Amino acid sequence: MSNLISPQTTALADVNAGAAELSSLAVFGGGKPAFSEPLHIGRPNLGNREVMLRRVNEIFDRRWFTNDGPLVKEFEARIQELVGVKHCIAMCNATIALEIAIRALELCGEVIVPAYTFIATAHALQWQEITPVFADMHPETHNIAPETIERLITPRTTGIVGVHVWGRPCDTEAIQSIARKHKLKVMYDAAHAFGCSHRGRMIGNFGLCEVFSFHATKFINCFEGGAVATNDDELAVKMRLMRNFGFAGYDKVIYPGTNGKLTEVCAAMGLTSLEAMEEIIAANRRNYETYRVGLQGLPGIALKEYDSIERRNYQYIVVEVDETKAALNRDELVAVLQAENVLARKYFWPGCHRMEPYRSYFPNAGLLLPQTERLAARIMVLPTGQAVLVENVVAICDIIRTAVENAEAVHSTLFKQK
Ligand code: T4K
Repeated sequence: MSNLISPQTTALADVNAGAAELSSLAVFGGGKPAFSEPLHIGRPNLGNREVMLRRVNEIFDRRWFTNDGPLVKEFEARIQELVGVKHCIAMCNATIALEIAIRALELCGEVIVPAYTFIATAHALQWQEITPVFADMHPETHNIAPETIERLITPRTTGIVGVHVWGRPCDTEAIQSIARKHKLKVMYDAAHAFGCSHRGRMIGNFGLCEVFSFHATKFINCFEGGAVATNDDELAVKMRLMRNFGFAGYDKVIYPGTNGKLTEVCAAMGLTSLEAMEEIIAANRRNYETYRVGLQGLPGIALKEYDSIERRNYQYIVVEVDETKAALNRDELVAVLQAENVLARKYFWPGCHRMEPYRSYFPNAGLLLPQTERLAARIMVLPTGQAVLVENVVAICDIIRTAVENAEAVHSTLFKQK
């Protein structure tokens, strides 16, 4: 995997050139936003348009649109090779892939998951009447904190679903040893972690299976798509059946199943996207390095750093805002950025345990989740991807610097606007 940083990084010199004028911030009501068009965090990476359109033409010529078509097979083979895993079962999205994997593993009763994740992780369990039991997060990694798992285990617990949040792998060793001790099944929601490694091994090889997302907002995308990776032959057969209504040949259903199939046009996008993977990672990395320099030394603004020892996809730019040091809280900073058309997001605020139906089921869950409660209120995610240029990142850093350096004025202006 390339570690090259594009020549555009030379624009880094501008990053710390000095904060913009306070009055130039759109939040003060004066002037235009820094960006005339919204700068989204999830702007899709495109890959080679010509190649994609050629593939679409071939799909039309073949008149084979879905149901385990040749491009789906090719996509699965490419992922198997890239991840070094025995089986990849492509699906229509990661949520359905999670549901199928959970069902194929025969999880039931209660399953331990982090509260700090996208709601799909919890819903994939609840949808099947399995109770998600929320564990706290590790303050450094943002992943499930293994030491909080054991006290949540009851006689009804059947498994653990870890989530590699922002593509940083969970402490799989600690999770596995807890699971072994209590005879629990482990699988991972690896929606963010495609192309990442842990201790030299690619994500996709941990637990009994792992689920990737290839949603439009992910660094590799199929428009909508997902996949389960597993080294377990039996599980792979079962999931393939479940993905296609349980059909084992014409007119022969041998299993309860659903429709989890990936279409050919989605697989075409996936293949085109995979071919651009190195370029996309390089763009993400270039943006990450620009943010790193641009946000350096700002009180209370901590960019979550990626280690460069392992393979990383650099697809999320995650910042923790410590109000006690920045004199500005996360919500205020997001408001400042949004006024400039920088659509920063508060993922995964307020945590699954504070969303329905879980909030009603477990109104006091937050008491057991001190780190999730604290950090979900501090984290914001900033735009990156191929559609975000170095000069855009420089401008975003400049907005943040201006806001933090004038925190009191921003704070009182926003307070008056409430
Ligand atoms: N597990 C985890 C840990 C996940 O993070 C996710 C999904 C899943 C499971 C489930 O995977 P899938 O079933 O989706 O494959 C977005 C994505 O929709 C979601 O896939 C992703 N995680 C989550 C982190 O982000 P929203 O609700 O924030 O989406 P939305 O519509 O607000 O879009 C995000 C930003 O991207 C917006 O600023 C608009 C922009 N955007 C979006 C799309 C779709 C574009 O510029 N172009 C586009 O085509 O969930």
